[in-house]
Amino acid sequence: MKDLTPDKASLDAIEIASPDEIQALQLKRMRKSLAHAYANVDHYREAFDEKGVHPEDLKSLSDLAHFPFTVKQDLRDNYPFGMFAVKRDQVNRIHASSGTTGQPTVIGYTANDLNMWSEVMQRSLRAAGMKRGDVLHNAYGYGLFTGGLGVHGGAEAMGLTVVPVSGGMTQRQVRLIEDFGAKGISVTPSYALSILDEYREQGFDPKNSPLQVGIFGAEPWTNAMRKEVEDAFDMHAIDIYGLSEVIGPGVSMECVEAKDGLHIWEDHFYPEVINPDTGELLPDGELGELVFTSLTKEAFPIVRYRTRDLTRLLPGTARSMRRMEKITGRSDDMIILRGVNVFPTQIEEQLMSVNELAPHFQIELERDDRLDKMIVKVEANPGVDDQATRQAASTALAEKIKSSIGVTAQVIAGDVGSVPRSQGKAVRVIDNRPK
Ligand code: DLL
Repeated sequence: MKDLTPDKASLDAIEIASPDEIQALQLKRMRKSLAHAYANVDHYREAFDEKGVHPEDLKSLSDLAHFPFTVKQDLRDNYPFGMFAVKRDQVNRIHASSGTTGQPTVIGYTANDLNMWSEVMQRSLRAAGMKRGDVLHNAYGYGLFTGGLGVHGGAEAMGLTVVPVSGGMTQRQVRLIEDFGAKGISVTPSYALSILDEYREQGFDPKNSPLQVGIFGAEPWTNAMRKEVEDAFDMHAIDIYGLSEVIGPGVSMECVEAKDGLHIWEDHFYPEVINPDTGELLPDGELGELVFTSLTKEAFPIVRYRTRDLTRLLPGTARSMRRMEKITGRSDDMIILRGVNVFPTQIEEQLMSVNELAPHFQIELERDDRLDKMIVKVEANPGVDDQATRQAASTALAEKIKSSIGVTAQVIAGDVGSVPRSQGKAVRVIDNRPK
């Protein structure tokens, strides 16, 4: 793998500022942002009044803990534009969640918001080792999903050659990476695996591909998966995080030279970690639910938004801003199986350690005789055809799951292609248990 460490001179001054400078800027911006939300969004005014707090009560950053949380339902209740803090005609772009599980949530951006997004995306791409003139193959979905256009905006503004390929048509993805000489690929890790399979299918050695770095996010993935993809493509794999409610991709990013968690661009997005059951603020270093307050957003300021993502806050390293640990999972994705909490990433980690099995998986939950059952569907690697070897690999995985996680799973190793492939965010869990 090539050393892609960016020049210090190319970083924004704030990326290497002292924690004191960062906090002073945060406090100034937070006061302004809370006042903006209070003055212009009925929901925030009512929620603050109900809690008996006013933006002027914020004397220090820790006072934020007195302000109310915002949850996804608040956004749904104010569908479509009720959470906007500017007039509709000042909104330059709209994104929305798919709304497969209910009312979609709608996010708006002013021209300044789009510039800020581009700025944090440029930082993120630089942290991945991308430089002006490099080719970026952007396989995140374009459209209402923030992945495609979000990465695109920053990439174009910093002078990359962007290939706006979006997800799907996997055969063509391989061809374009090869023909256009992509140095970077931005893609969900699960779709990166589909592209990897396609390389092999077409008889190309992925190690010889022009790719030097993968910018992977939009879903949880493990360090075991990182190693698998880095070895296969001989490229770096870096984690990028974000959510539409806060802005989209580029809220936090790992640095290619450190790969030790994601630096949160804290001059725009203020993080807190709370106990998800009690809402109590936790000190840095403790695992809990990540909460964000935007500091500079105009169209859609967000106050103490509960992400449901589980992580911990860590001090800065390659950059001054704090890091968040790689996300273990979302509280929504947590499976409770006979009283034991299981995250799909824990299954992924074990799966990666069984050589005969491919990295694709899906978990099915069933209920038999009032007892919950977990079935892990995986695939044998190409060439692993005999039943005895497959059976032994399945047993090995079931044993690893039992000893590391403490749950009993039935593992079924099917043929290549038997686990549905993702073209964006992978669906890891199918819950067939009666409600
Ligand atoms: O997934 C934005 C994004 C696009 C991020 C492209 C990175 C790359 P949403 O569709 O609103 O936005 O989904 C946000 O996805 O709350 C997490 O649960 C999950 N997620 C995003 N990035 C990561 C990551 C985009 N790096 C939700 N690791 C978040 C783990 C992630 N989970």
